[in-house]
Amino acid sequence: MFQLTFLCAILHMVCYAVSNPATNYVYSYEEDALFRLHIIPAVWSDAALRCQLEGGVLASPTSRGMAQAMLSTMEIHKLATSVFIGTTGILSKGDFKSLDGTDLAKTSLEWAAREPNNANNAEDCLAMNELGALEDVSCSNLLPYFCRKESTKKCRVTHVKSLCKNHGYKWESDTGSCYKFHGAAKSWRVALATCHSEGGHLAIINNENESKLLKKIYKEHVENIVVAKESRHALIGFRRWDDGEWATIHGESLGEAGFGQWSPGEPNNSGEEKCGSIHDNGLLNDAPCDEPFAFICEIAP
Ligand SMILES: [Ca+2]
Ligand SMILES: [Ca+2]
Ligand SMILES: [Ca+2]
Repeated sequence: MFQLTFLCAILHMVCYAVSNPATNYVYSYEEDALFRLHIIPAVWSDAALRCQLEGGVLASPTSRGMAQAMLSTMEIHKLATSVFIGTTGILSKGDFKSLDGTDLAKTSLEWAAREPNNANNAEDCLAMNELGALEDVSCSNLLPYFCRKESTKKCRVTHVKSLCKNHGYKWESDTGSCYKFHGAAKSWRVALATCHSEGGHLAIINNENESKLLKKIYKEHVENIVVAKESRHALIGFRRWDDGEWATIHGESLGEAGFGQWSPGEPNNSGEEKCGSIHDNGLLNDAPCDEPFAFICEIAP
């Protein structure tokens, strides 16, 4: 028992040291990775070494979202300086390479004004300033930095479970996701945004088991549905896109997602039906995008 408690405590520390990213690794759901801010400045090579000793790598922003998360952490700690990022031109003069394989061109981060200027022909390292713009700097500068560590499946599951709990979702061991049935009807777009605001997404059916489970969830909540028009379905996360193909909100075809069985007679495009829903028989239906219906959100690990 003691061992188990101890293990949980360790796991909790590793995954959820959310309170202080300046002393602990913090889990980022979006990046599915752990980050730690080092406030005490170091030269670039010491920063890279320190991260390596911690089992990680000097972090580079891999997306606008991640840059934003790094900037918010810097703001919380009132850091008004640049931070080193794990990108350097040491190995290939003028052509910056990141330690973790980040292609900076894909992050849509911009250079700060008059950068890169390779001042004194001695700026082989990269930093991100407090506005999120890049600059080349001397590797001997002393700057704070972030380390990044790969997450574990356990971290992700622990995080998902806590997210689910906070937003009233129910964990289902059958699929490993948690779900929330919204009986108050909304249009597909508003439903999409509602799930997103809870840290989830409109449910995506990935296999027959999940179709059966959503059918069961629908039945359990059918009494709570508040909708103007009689309907026997709930909106979920797929639609017909501009190219005419049906795909999930994550961009997969129904086949790639793992479930594409339409309810008999569907899709019938009655009126105009470009948004996806699940019929109360657990099978797919096309539904009008602008009419309000019940909907199901999912948080998946
Ligand atoms: Ca510069
Ligand atoms: Ca799913
Ligand atoms: Ca239909």
